[in-house]
Amino acid sequence: VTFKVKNGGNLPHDFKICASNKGGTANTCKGTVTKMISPGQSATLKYTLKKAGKYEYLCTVPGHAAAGMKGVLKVT
Ligand SMILES: [Cu+2]
Repeated sequence: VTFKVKNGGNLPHDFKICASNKGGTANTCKGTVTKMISPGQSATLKYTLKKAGKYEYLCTVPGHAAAGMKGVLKVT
């Protein structure tokens, strides 16, 4: 899957898919991440979703995931 992510905010952000799922609670993780995306810019992230299940994602900028910039995507 290729994720296309656009930063529509006013601060730099990135988008990281975590290698393991902690149910959306992680604020940091090991995984695959885009470059830092400036406001108004876009990036793509290729990630092979090997099996059905839940995959956690977050923004790695310090404090962002803790503030809610994270989630879980479900592959069926
Ligand atoms: Cu962020």
